[in-house]
Amino acid sequence: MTNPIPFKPRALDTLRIADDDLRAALEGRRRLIFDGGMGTMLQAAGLAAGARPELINLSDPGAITRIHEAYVQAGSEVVTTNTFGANALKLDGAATVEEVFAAAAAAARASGAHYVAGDIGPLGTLLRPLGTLDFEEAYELFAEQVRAAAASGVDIILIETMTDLSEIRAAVLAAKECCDLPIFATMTFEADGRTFLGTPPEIAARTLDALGVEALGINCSLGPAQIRPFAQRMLAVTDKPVIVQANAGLPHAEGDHTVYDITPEAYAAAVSSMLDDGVTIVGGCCGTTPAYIRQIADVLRAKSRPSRGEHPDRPFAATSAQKEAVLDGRSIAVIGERINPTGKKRLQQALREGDFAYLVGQGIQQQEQGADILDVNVGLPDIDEPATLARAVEELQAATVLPLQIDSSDPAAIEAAVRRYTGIAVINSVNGTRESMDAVLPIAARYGANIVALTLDEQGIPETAQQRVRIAERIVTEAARYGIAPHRILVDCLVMTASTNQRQALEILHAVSLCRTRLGVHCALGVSNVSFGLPARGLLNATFLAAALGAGLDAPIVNPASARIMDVIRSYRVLNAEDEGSTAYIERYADAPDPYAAGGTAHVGAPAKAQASSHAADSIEHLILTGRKGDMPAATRAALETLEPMDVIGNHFIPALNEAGELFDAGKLFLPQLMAAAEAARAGFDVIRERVPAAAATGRGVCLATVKGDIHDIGKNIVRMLLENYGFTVYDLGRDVAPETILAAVRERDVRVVGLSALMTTTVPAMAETIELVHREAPGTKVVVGGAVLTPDYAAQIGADYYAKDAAAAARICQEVFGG
Ligand code: B1M
Repeated sequence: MTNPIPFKPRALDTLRIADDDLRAALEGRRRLIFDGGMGTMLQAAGLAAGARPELINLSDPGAITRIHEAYVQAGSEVVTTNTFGANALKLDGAATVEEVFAAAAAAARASGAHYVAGDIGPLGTLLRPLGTLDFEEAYELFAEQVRAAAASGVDIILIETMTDLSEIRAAVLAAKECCDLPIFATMTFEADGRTFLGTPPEIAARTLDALGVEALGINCSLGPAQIRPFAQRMLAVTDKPVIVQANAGLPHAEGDHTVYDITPEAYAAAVSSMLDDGVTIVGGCCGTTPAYIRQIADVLRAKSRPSRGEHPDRPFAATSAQKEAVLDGRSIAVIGERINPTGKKRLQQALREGDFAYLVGQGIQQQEQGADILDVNVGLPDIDEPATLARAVEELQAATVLPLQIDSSDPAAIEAAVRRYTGIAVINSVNGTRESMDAVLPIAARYGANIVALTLDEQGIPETAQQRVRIAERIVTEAARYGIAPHRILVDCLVMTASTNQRQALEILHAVSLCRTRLGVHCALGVSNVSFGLPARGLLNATFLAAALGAGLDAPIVNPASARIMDVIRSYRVLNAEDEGSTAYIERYADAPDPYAAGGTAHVGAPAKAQASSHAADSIEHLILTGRKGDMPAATRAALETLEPMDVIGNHFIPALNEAGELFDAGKLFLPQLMAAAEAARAGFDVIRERVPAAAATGRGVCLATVKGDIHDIGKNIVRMLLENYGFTVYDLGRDVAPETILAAVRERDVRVVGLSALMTTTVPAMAETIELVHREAPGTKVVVGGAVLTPDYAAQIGADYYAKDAAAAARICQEVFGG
C-alpha cells in the first residue's frame, strides 16, 4: 500500500523541540535525566491489583501529579505520562485515548517538570505472524496515541518496553508521520541479550537509527549492570543518543509485595559507568523510585560534558529481526538471486497460484547454501505485484532469518513490502534517472531501508567506468538530500556479457574499484550476466567473481547453489582475512578431497553441504525444523503410505519438535522460527486427522484443555485425536484455559474425566489450581494430566488422579475410568 502521507525529510531542524537544552541533548552535547517507575509508585500508593493505572489520570489526577512532583524534586528533568497502556485495545472503551492522554499530560505538566514525555507502551497483542494483529492495525492504534499525545502538549514521544521489532517499527512510523516531536524509542532485552522475539541490541539500534528516531536504547527487564554490555553494543553501532532506563535489579516476592534487589547507591554507580561509556539519557524503570533518581542526579552533576569522540565510519548493514549482514570494508555478503521468476517456470507457476511454500523453500535452500541476504523478485506481467511482494516478504520473514533485498521496478510494490519489513531491508533498485530517484529515494528514507543504485540513466548503461561512476555519484548526492548516507548504498555497476564486448568486463571491475575508493559506497554485482552466450558459464562466472572481489566487490548477487561460486566466496573470505583463523574454510574443506588439485574433478566442485540440519532435505524432520508448513501435507501423505499415523507422529513429528526446542534453548532458533516449526507440525497433524476418522461417539465425555497461561496445544490435540478415535466425546476447551472455565464446562457437560496439558514449569501451578478446584467443586471427576514438563511423581504431588506419559496412555486411562 502506498502511504498517503507525503514524505518529509527528518532532521532536528524540522522538529518541534521545546528549548535549546533539549536540542543539545538530542545532539548528544548534554545529558538528560528521566524519572523512574510509575507503576512502582502507584503500587506503593495502594493501587488495587488489577486496576488500570491509566484511568487514575481521570479519577485522581492529583495523585499522579504528586508522583511526578516527587521525581522532579529528586532531579528528573523529564517526567513520563502515566499512559503506558493507554491504547484503544487495552482501554477497551473504559475511556478514550484522547481523554487519557489529555489528563495524563496535564497531571505531568502540573508537576513543574522541564519536559513531559508522552509514554507509549506495547499494544499487548502480538502482531502477525506470531499473533493476529495486522501491521496496519498496529500502526493505526499507535497513530491514535501519537495524535492524542501531541495534542496534549507533550515535548517528547517515548516508545518503550518493546520486544517485537515489527511492533516498534509500526509505533515509530506512526510517530514520525503523525507528529513533529522528537521520538525516543527503547526495547527490552532478556538476560541472553536478545528481546523475547530474538532481536539483539545491534539490530534494534541500527533499525531505530535508520528509521530516524532521535534517541534509542534499552529499558526494563534487567538491572543496570546487566544492561550495561547491551548499551555498549548499541553505542558501537549508532551515533544517536543512547538512553537506558533499567530496573532496580531483579524482582522477588516478599509477602504480597514485589521487592527489587539493588539499592539506589548501587544503581547510581552502575549508571555512572554507563555515562562513562557514552550513554547520555538515563532514568529508571520498574522498582526505581525518587530515591534512585536523586542518586543518579548527584552522579550526573559530578560529570563533565558528554563526549562520544569522533563518529566512526559506519558499515552497510541489512538486517532481519534476528540476523544482520554487515559490510565493513573487510567482509562480503552473498546475495542469493534465486527468488526471481525470470526464466523459472516452476516459480512463475507458484506465484500465479499463490503457492508461497515453494518460494519459502527456495529461500531456505539458499540460506542453507550460504546466502547472507535473499533477493526477492516476484515480477510477472499478470500478477498483483504489490500484494504478492508484500506477502512473499511476510512469508519469508516468518521462516528464514536472513535479511531481504526487495527487488522490483514498481515503487508501489517496493513500498508495500518495505513498509512492513521487520528490520533494515535493501531496496533493489534505484537508478540515475530523475523519475527513479524521485520515486524510490523517499521510500528508502521513510522506512530506513538501504538501496541498490544502478549505474544507468536516461541515456542507458554507459560504456566507460568513469561514466558509470558519475551516475553513481549523482545518486549518492541525491540520496544525501534524503538523509541516506553513502554507507547505506550498494552501487551496482551493471555487468555486461563478455561475449559481445570483451572490454566491458574490465570497465566494470575498474568502476567497482573507483566507486569503492571515491564514493564511500559498497558494491553489488549480478555476477552471472558476464557469461551469457559463452560455454562453461560457471567457470567464467567464478573467475569474474574472484576478479571483482579483488576489485572491491563486497555484495555479489549469485546463485548459492553453485558449488564453484561458493568455493570462490569461502576461499576469498580466507584471503581477505574475514574468515579469522580460516575456521569456516577448514570446517568446510578439511575432510573433503581437494576438487581443484591437479587431476581432481574441479568441474564437479566440492560437495555442497545439503543443509544446516542433519536430516535429508525433503524429510519431515527437516520440513518441521525449517518451518515449511506448505510442504508438510504432501510429505505427511507420502509418509502415511508406508507408516502408521502414530509412527509418523512419534518417530518424526515429536523428535523434530524436540530438536526445535533444543535449538531454541541453545539460542540457535528464535521464537518466530519455533512458531514456524510448530505451524509446520500442525499442518502435518491436520493431514493425519483427516486420515484417522473419529469412531462413532459413545457419549463418554472428556473435557480437554491446556491450562491457564500455556499456549502449547500440539500435544493436547494429539490426545484429542486419539480419544476421538477411541470413541470418546471430547470437549476441547482449547489452550490457556482458566480453572473456572474448566469447572464450568465439567458442570455443563456432566463429564467424568478432565484431561489437562501443561508444557512449562511456570504453568504447572495453574494445573494444580485447576485440579484443586475441580476436585473441590465437582467431586468424583477424575483428572488426567500430561505434558513434557510433568513426571508421575509431580503429577501425584499436585493431586492429579492419573498421569499419562503420552496420548495412548491417556486413552487407556479413560477406558479404565469408563470401564473398558
Ligand atoms: Co514453547 N516452550 N514456548 N512454543 N515450545 C517449550 C515447551 C520449551 C520446553 C522449549 C525450551 O525452552 N526448550 C519451553 C518451556 C520451558 C519450561 O518451562 N520447562 C518453552 C517456552 C519457554 C516457550 C515460551 C515461553 C517462549 C517465549 O516466549 N520466550 C512461549 C510460551 C508461551 C506460552 O505458553 N505462554 C513458547 C511458545 C511456543 C510456540 C508458540 C512457538 C510453540 C507452541 C505452538 C503450539 O503448541 N500451538 C512452541 C513449541 C512448539 C515448543 C516445543 C518446541 C515443542 C512442544 C510440542 O509441541 N511438542 C517445546 C520444546 C519441547 O517440548 N521439546 C517448547 C510436541 C508435543 C506432541 O509434545 O506437548 O509434550 P507434548 O505432548 C506429548 C506428551 O507430553 C503427552 O502426549 C503428547 C503426545 O505424546 N501429553 C499429554 C501432552 N499433553 C497431554 C495431556 C494428557 C496426556 C498426555 O492428558 C490430558
